[in-house]
Amino acid sequence: MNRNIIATTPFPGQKPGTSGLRKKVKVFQQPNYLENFVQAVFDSIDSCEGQSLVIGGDGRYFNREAIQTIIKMAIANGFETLIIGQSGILSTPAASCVVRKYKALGGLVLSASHNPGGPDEDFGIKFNRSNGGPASEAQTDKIHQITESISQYYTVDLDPIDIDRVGEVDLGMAKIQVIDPVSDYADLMEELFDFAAMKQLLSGPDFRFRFDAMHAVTGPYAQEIFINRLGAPKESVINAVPKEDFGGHHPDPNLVHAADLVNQVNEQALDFGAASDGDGDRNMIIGHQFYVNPCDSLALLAANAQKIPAYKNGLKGVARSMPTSRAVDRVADKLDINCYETPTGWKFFGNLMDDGRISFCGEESFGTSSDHVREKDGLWAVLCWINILAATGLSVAELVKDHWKTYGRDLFTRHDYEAIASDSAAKMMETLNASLEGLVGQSFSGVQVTLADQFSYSDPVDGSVSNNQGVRILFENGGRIVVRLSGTGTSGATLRVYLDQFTQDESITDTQAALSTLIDLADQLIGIEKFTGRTEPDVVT
Ligand code: VG1
Ligand code: CO
Repeated sequence: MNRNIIATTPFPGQKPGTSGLRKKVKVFQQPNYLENFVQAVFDSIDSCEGQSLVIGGDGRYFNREAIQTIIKMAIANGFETLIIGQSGILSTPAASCVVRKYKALGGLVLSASHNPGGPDEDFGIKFNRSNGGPASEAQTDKIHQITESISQYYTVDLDPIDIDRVGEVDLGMAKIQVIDPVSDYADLMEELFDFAAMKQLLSGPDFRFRFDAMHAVTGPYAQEIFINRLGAPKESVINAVPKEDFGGHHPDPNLVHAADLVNQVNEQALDFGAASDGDGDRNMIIGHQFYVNPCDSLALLAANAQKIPAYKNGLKGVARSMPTSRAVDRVADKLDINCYETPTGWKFFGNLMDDGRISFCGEESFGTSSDHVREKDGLWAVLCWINILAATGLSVAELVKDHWKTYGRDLFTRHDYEAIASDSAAKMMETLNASLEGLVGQSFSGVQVTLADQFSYSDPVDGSVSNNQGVRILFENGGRIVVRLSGTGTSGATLRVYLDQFTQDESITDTQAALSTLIDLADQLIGIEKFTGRTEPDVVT
């Protein structure tokens, strides 16, 4: 096999965002674009010589071509074993599980998560390190730096590898192992949960459940776990066949994009509904006529963790991303365990888990997980809920309302303004930042601002500092406004405004109305209309 050195020139903007590099497919299809980034990843690692690399993705358009390119480059860069999900499939949590189980140097996960797929839509790639979690900020900065001056990459001459058949091929210079993408992950789930009790619930006549795989990667996983192993009726899993374009939809588990599921659960009076995203790391949980906010879900799972076999001895601690509501903080307080506030993105939880400081963590963006892997894990969260439902015999709504009674309640909403002009967004954030110092002590509608800052995080494990992670404005009555720009979009800028308010009122059903004062105040303080011309958010969750 010939090792070829190919000359190349840098592309601007190959800077990984919140979760890897995400661009339009057309951008990735430019000659050498993917190659440059992959070579930069390999160059950011001390040595690939003799190591194993995991490769897989969410099955979106361009996945297969990208995998063939990566195989040749990985071999040329010295990797000895390539572990590839069959047909190029590995959900993000399954990739994390496989990296850990086979002690690989890391993995390349090909996904743009919940962004739409297809020739005119999005593609993405991210590197996960040997703990199975996303590369640290230091490493992604280094990768970006390398892309800015890259002049060559390595590849070999090799015919396309058949990735559709499970098995091992020895190419001399390297071994290719095509693995079943589901079984290692499903086995891990079976170790964590009380499958016997869950099977009784799911296969019995008194509980009706729907899981929406949204034509994305979790279809085969859900089929194996819910239907084959837990005995749920066949109709429990919908949109189970992964498609390169997700059937033309956004594989984004929220009330808007998973409307099919919501209708089925409400119209057929089902007990429990759940959905996951493109790459299987997000989850949405609903009961009959009842939506569970992801911040509440994290808090409730932490409070009930001991009902799940793997966590029966209690949690070491918990963590949440800064914009996530503080519901889980009160659970940690009561349980007297650690509680950390980290910047947005899963890469900040890895050190806390590796160091044994936390067991559960989550984000408001439908992400929850534990230290069983180093990624957020949609199906794991759904299984947690089923285990707790089986253990308590309560309904989803009863569990949440009981939780609010014990811990109080945090109303939460996120307003997204998508595809706004990047320069207006930058100006708006700059103006907001400049106004922060004067805000503390000021009153709005009789409520005082107690803190206004740009969130900075010091990692307690490696001491690294991440600045400018979003604006926080806290009020003396327990209200909070958080403002940041998205790091996963592919066109223009996306403004995210997070609003939350502590209350003891369990009867509120209209969160938007209850938060309207805070929403109006946010518009006024940020100057959304003034800078962007927008009067309404594009997405409200
Ligand atoms: C968004 C979410 C963030 C999440 C990230 C990756 O990032 O807000 O919480 O970790 O997506 O999730 P941003 O920068 O756009 O706000 V996924 O499921 O897209 O890999
Ligand atoms: Co995702």
